[in-house]
Amino acid sequence: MARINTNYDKLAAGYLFPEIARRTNAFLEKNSGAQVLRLGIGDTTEPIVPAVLDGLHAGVDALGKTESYSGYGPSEGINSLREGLASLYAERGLTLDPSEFFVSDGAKSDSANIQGIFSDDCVVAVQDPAYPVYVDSNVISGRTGKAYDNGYEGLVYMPCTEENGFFPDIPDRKVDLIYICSPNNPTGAVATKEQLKTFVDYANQNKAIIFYDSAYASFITDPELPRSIYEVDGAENCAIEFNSFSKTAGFTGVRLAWTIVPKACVTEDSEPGKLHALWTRRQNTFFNGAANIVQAGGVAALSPEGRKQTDEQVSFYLENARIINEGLKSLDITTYGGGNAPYVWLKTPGELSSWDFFDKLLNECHVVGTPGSGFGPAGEGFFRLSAFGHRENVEKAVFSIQESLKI
Ligand code: PL4
Repeated sequence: MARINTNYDKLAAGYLFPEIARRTNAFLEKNSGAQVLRLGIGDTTEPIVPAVLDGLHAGVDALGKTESYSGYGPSEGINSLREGLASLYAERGLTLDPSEFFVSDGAKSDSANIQGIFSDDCVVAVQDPAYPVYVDSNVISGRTGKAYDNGYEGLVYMPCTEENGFFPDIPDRKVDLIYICSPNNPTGAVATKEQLKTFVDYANQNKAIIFYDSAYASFITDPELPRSIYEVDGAENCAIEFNSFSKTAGFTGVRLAWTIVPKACVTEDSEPGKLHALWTRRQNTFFNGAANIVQAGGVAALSPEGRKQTDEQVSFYLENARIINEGLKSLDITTYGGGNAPYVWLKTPGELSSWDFFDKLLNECHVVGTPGSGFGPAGEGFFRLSAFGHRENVEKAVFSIQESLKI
């Protein structure tokens, strides 16, 4: 008799982003003809830059000739892309072997799947608030109890608050798997090397593993801030890093990312190389590699021209973030983030709940954002605005907030 995975029943609510879409559609049904300005989901909006487009086209053309046709590739990714990624890190003085890079179709899937190579009884710690995938993937795999008002039983929440500058203290108990995201979704805060060092030291002392999501690293403009956790001594022994071309190369829908599992990375019951071997086995078993056309686009994104053009695109989105920040500040709304990240994290005026502010912003200004409480208990009373959008729409949204928000 087949039975379902009842851990799915524990999931506290619908997934955040579909719930936003549901409420937005309900608003549009009632207000036909209204123009809704979307600063909700972190999704790129500008056309793919020419150098990357050329790479994608070349990938397509290669499939049309006998001599360059390719079928299934290695599930870890093509060598030229893994080598290009290793060179990117080498520019920052980091020595990582191309074989430690695993190319994939998304940082979302990798950050959800990575827990599968660890024991079911590992204790998990997450930043609160956090990208929902980290929590939900562990709920589904049975590492938590039921949901209660302030989160899931068995999960260790590390609050990120105004008081601690949105970066948590190390856990006050022994945990095994730790999720850190920097630049952070949703708060936009970027961890310093010193802050990361406290976690790296904790992880090495406790033989814990850090899952470091750096999907927005290309938005860091401050040269003092680390773009990779491996800029911190000892991180190669305890950290697995995720990154993505989604925001770096501005092509969320194309689907290309990478995960680094250093061979030096160990758990208390494994020798160097074992975690790397497990992730290789996992990917070989469940995944057949990212599309060859897309990987050609990734190689082009790493070329000097590709990097110049994609950097300019990142600057465009950062300028959007600046415009949002300035507009909100003119209303005396407290904001964080946005300087080295594509997200502006604002404190809801009048101590409104995050979802009440969502409804207010939608009804009064026709602007869609993301309620902070959807990212975890400590997100309550906060709200995220995404800087991904056409300039015209971002300006319209900010103007509408300035003109129509009743605070
Ligand atoms: C909407 C910290 C966005 N439907 O594109 P990927 O899979 O390489 O990367 C996804 C990802 C990974 N890590 C972090 C992220 O913030 C994201 C993308 N997050 C958002 O608005 O929070 C898009 C979300 C998508 C989803 O459900 O993830």
